[in-house]
Amino acid sequence: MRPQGNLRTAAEALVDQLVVNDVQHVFCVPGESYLAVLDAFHDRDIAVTVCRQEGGAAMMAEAVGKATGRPGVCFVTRGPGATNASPGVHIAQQDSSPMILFIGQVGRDQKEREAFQEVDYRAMFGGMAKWVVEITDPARMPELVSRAFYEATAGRPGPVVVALPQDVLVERIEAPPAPPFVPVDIAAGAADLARLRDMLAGAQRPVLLLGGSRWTAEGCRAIAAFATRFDLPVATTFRRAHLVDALHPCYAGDLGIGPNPKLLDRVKTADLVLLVGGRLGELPSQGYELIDIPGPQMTFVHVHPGVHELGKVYRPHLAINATPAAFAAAAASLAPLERVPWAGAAAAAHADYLAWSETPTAVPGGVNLGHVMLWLRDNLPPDAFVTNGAGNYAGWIHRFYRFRRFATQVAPISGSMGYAVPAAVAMKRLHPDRTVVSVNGDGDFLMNGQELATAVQYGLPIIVLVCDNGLYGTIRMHQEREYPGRVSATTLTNPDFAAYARAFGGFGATVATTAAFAPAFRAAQESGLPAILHLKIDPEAITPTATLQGIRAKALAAQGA
Ligand SMILES: Cc1ncc(C[n+]2csc(CCOP(=O)(O)OP(=O)(O)O)c2C)c(N)n1
Ligand SMILES: [Mg+2]
Repeated sequence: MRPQGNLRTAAEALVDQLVVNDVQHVFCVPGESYLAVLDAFHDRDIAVTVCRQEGGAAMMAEAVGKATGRPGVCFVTRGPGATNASPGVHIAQQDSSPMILFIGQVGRDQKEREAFQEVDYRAMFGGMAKWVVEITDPARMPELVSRAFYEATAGRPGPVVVALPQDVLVERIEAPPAPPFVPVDIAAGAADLARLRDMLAGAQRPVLLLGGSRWTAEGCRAIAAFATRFDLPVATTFRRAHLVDALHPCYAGDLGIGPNPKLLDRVKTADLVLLVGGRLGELPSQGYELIDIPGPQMTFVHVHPGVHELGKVYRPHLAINATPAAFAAAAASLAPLERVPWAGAAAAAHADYLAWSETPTAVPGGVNLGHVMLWLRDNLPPDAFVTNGAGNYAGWIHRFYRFRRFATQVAPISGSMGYAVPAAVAMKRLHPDRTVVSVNGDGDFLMNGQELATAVQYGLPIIVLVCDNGLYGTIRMHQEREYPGRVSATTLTNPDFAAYARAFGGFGATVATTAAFAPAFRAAQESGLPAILHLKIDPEAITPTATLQGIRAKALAAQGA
């Protein structure tokens, strides 16, 4: 836009505020409702990633929030752009990821007529977003955009939605930028830490559980040092495995779907559970069965950055309102106990974890995903990102892949399908020099697989695995358990995914045997292109330890009994 005096448009002020807040990437699908913002991007130092569908764009922004702890930023148009973006907002909510979704809005002079694509965003996102605001005074653009950063990161992070009436964006304003935002850390008090140490001194079988967001690489190192000093077995909650190096001598494994029974037993029989960062939702709590609600059967210490999470489901014996990274730093400097009755427990738990994740189970079919995960864990650099969406195929990642570095697991705690490709695009855009592997189901992949075009457009050589079993496998598994033999709406007829990749200008290969995986992966890497490896998975290989036929037979037998 041509300058008029020294005044900036509100759209320029918005983008300037992003720059002030050190936003380096935005993800968008354009719309005529926010042309003035697109124009402001034109001559500012922000990398814009234009996507193929707002669901992908919003997931990319959420993935940035998840991996960096700073708000991921997404721009979409009004109405259909906003409805398409909603999955990203839901993931940001459930995964506690900071994210800001900017949405074009009809002009103020048209509001309340159900004008073209008009939506009431407060009503639409009210139950999902931490804060929804429509900026109706152009002069307040810097103030309210700045507040969006604080809201998205405060306490328990989450999504913020900012609606931008079209006519507001083009008005010129005098207001200067707001100062840069600084995320607010919450430290644990000395008295709480002393009480925690006393509680540990009285425990016989304590367990440390890690989850949630607001971690940092340093915080993860500190909590690992704390675990070492107190000899604590440490498990991670659903899809937060990257919070501990899997080879750390205290690591006890992943407490998510299908966990190691020995780990489950360890948590069930613990007399003290110290949960840092997570909420212990439905999946890690094994359907809310693991720990009694509202009064936990064991001593329960809950550390969480969101004060509203403390006592919400479980009434803790000690509640500590702190950001995990800040808590970890303080915990790492706690004086060790003179004697730990559970000495050796961490080593035993780690040995159980190694045994559980060491050897792939035998499964029907030519490609065993267990061996694929072993190959990846032995051959990917420790800082490689592994992304996934939702589906039974992810069970092999959880069990057999070993995350070694903070924020390398980029996966939806919310269980949203269609996440793995957008998340991979976002990680590769942020870190072009790091390996990014995107693991998908066949159902999963085609929800946002078209973002492969975005990878091609920006020259992002992500490697996409499509685990093709011709099924919405997770649902078929549940179907066979509940309604054995009555297959309904869970089978899929798939395209040739390797040809799909080539049609986009990428590299594609079909992998029909475990042995063919490694050379195909290397060829994908050597191509330098975004790549798809189409893995032919036997539909019977529904989990590492169960077949569909087995599940059906068991359910039929139970019905007959
Ligand atoms: C967006 C979305 N829609 C539907 C579901 C329900 N759902 C969970 S897993 C699943 C099937 C996944 O199929 P696929 O990606 O092929 O993986 P598989 O289970 O076969 O390994 C479905 C439909 C979901 N979690 N997310
Ligand atoms: Mg499938």
